[in-house]
Formats: sequence, structure tokens, C-alpha cells
Amino acid sequence: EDNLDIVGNHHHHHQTKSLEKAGVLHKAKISDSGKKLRKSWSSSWTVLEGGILTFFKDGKNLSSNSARQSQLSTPEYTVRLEGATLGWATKDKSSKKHVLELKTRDGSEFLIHHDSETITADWHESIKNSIARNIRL
Ligand code: I3S
Repeated sequence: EDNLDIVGNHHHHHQTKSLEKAGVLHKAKISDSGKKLRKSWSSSWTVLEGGILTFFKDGKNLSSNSARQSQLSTPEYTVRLEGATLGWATKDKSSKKHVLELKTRDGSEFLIHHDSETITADWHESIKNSIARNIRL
């Protein structure tokens, strides 16, 4: 009933959901509600939709198909972008090149990285646009 329509907009219960972007990214959550966390990078299937950024658990190390399916459908982090800020991370945050720093209104902080500068810049633009649109669902 609530399937994602990857080709465009999906009308459901008077709401419009649109898939803005999806792909594999590296991410590290470095703060939770203002509390600093130990940095641990991992890759995630990542979906930007309706003002929400969702990082799914990476199922690539799982052997069974059913385990993979349930892990892929389980978000690791669901990030509300309303009131968030996004910028390019400074060198003290990571030695990697082209890393994004996303801070949520509730004080969580994520680093987001892809080896490709172009892909990272595309995510930067998409997330920025989503924050600017201030979508409420
Ligand atoms: O900010 P840090 O502590 O230098 O971040 C590095 C660590 O997370 C490191 O993990 P261990 O301390 O568990 O070995 C990662 O392997 C590095 O990738 C992190 O640094 P970069 O600069 O890659 O974000």
C-alpha cells in the first residue's frame, strides 16, 4: 500500500512522497543528542525521501537471504532533516577528502562520505535542497 515509487511522486493519504535520492554511502554517527560518540565508519544503503534521510544496515556480510532482507529493511538511522544543518566537514573531523557533516536539530551528528567527489557533491545538493524545502509529513 505504501510502496515507494522510484520513478516519481507517490500520492497516498493526501501526502506526496518523492524519492529524491538513493545510493550507497559511508557514514559515521559521531554525536547522539549532543553526546560525542566514538567514530565508526560503515557503509549504508541510503535513501533521501520526504525530508527524511534513512541509513539502512549494510547486508553485504550476511549469508542467508532472509537475514539480508530483514536487515536491508531495517533502518539503522532515520534522520529528520527539518532544522538540520549540512556542510563540508573540516579536517579535524576526518582525514578523508570530501566528507559531509550533518547536524540534526536534536543534536545528532553524522559524517557522510563517498570516494567520488561528484557523488558526494550530488548528495550535498540533494540534502541541502531537502532541508531548504522544510518538508513536513
Ligand atoms: O577521528 P579519528 O578518531 O581519527 O577517526 C578514525 C577512526 O575512526 C578510525 O578507527 P579506529 O580508531 O577504530 O582505528 C578509522 O579507521 C578512521 O577511518 C577514522 O579516521 P578518518 O580520518 O578516516 O575519518
